Amino acid sequence: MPSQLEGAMDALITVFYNYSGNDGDKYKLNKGELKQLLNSELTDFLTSQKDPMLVEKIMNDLDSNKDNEVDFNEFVVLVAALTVACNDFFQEQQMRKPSRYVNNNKNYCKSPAEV
Ligand SMILES: [Ca+2]
Ligand SMILES: [Ca+2]
Repeated sequence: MPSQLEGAMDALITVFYNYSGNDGDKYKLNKGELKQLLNSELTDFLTSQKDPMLVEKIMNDLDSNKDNEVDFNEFVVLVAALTVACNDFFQEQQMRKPSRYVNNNKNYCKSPAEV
């Protein structure tokens, strides 16, 4: 049985290929696929953002080799940035409520621009 972290890494890879395989290059996300992934997998994050150009901005930020697609290496940058933002929020909550160590609030992610 995989450890929790191994399971999380496996899930990241599975999620990425679930969406990247829908259209065009099956190892990369085009803009439509990225949008689907964000809508389905980061719903709370997206609904907390009011910017209609958000997907375009995320795409531009992530696409470091400028091929207009997001490959797995570029995708993990987003996940890492969001995870760091979530951890910052988690630590802030800890300082406010030192007696509680479980935080189930899901609306904790900041936009990548704030990371
Ligand atoms: Ca694709
Ligand atoms: Ca790219």
